[in-house]
Amino acid sequence: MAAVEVKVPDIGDFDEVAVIEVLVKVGDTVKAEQSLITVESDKASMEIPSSTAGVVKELKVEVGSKVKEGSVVLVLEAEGAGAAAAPAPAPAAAPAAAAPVAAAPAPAPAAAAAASGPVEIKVPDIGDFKDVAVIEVLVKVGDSIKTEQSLITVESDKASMEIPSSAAGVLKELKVKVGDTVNIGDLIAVLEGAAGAAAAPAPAQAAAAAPATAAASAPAPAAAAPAPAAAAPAHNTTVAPSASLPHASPSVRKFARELGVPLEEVKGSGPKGRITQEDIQSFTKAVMSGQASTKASAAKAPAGGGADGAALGLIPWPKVDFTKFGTVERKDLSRIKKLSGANLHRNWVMIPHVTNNDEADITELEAFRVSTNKENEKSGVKVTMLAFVIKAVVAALKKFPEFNTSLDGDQLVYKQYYNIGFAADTPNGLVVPVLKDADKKGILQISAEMGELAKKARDGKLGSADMQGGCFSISSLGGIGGTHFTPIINAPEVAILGLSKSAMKPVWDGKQFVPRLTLPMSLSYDHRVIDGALAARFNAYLGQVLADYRRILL
Ligand code: CAO
Repeated sequence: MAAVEVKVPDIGDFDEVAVIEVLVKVGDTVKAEQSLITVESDKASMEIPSSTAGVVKELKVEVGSKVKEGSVVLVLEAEGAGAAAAPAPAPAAAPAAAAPVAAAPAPAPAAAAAASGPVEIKVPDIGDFKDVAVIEVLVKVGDSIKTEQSLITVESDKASMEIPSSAAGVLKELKVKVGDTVNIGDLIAVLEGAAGAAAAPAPAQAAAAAPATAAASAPAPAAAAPAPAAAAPAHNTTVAPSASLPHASPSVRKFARELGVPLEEVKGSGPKGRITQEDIQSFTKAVMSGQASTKASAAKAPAGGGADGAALGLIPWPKVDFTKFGTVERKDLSRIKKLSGANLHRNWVMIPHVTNNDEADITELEAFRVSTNKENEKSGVKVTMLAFVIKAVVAALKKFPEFNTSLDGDQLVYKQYYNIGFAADTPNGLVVPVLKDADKKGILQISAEMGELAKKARDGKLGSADMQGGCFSISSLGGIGGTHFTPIINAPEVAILGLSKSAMKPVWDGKQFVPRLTLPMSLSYDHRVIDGALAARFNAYLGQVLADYRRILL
């Protein structure tokens, strides 16, 4: 076992850089190439990897330390005598070297002659980086670019850096986009050189490209390892970090990207506001628990304050490959389903719903309905319980006008008309035609109109006017089944009545149980407008009217 000092390799023109992260601790077993510390200058951040494998015996730096080429980072007990004994004879020979960032402040093409015509801007020598990912494009076609202005940000697993323009001019063509990978010499953009401006002469590019080739052809110690910055110092092109980019090390950036965390929205708790891994974790937790949301998700929220899962701080919808478990078939949602789904979702999310469940004794009313239908057999109009309920609801709305309102900011709009919507089941999905002026119509007329509207709904022929102007809605599942359910309020209405299947029930009349036909009623109401007691009164009154329809006359 040999003690090996791991030193800061050639990191280009950086004089002294601050250690912003120490990624290992005494006792850790590190592999060759494993990142040991992260350093950061005002130009870039980079990780310094170990030149050899071994066990950390002593740390020579801490967060805040200043290091430069040759500074000892730590002492390792190297693995196996003679193994990878890279005793740092010279940083340049410590090939596992960092992600050095070419950082020589450009000698600048200030003296460049006026140029017009296209100028190609290429990726300068960025050391031995290969296939670095473009993570940001900072300019767009038509922009006036100054010399040294950052064009793109690239990132390897070890460092992030911006590639500035070596010339001034108007951006004619962008040759890269986010997600592309670039290498030394790749064309980034074409500028139309600004006459009289500091247009970088083409030779500058050639000069930048030349060492790149040299560096590339130099015996690279390890293909995956970023080269020592040997190639960096002499370039004409500065690789600078972005002022706009949040302050974070490449590994933290990578971590954030993996989690889909927008770094610019994370508050850094490290020195100079640097974002740490813990900051990313806290941000993620806050979003997931609903205490925070990202700007993107907030922007995606529909107008009016509705929200998708992300805006609500919810974790994303589960993505499941169902085919793993069996055969599946995919079908597009119908147009109605998409529309009604969006409305139902908004209403469910935005309205604080409470549902009051009650029952109405409709024994006498049902008998009356049956006899009415018998009497009117020839008319072709069938009276269902729903028609009676619509008329009873009108009476309840008159008695409790809060139910015939809509919220408009801090005001309640009281309606003086009585248009009742009823949910109709159609092959394509749910629609809610509106029966207008129900207060002015008798049961037979209501039944006839309901029949027409329901037919139009089933035939997909409802016009928008047929579905507008509702005051209150009824969703009747009585013909199907169920005992109670929670109907979703049809905004901007403030309440909805759900009817379930009526059934004969034994009811105590004070002396004995008697069979009574009982209609379950579920009244969902907007608790911002209606309180529970009022809702219970409304439902109870409705029950009384249905139990004895003569009350409507009172
Ligand atoms: N209890 C017991 N039976 C009932 C009943 C109730 N509450 N309401 C209706 N029925 C009976 C009717 O009397 C009729 O019986 P007959 O065939 O023996 O005469 C049968 O159920 C069918 O009634 P209907 O559905 O034709 O008539 P309706 O007036 O009750 O309803 C309409 C009309 C358009 C509302 C209805 O056809 C419909 O589409 N309902 C579904 C609504 C819906 O999907 N709501 C859910 C919305 S939320 O997803």
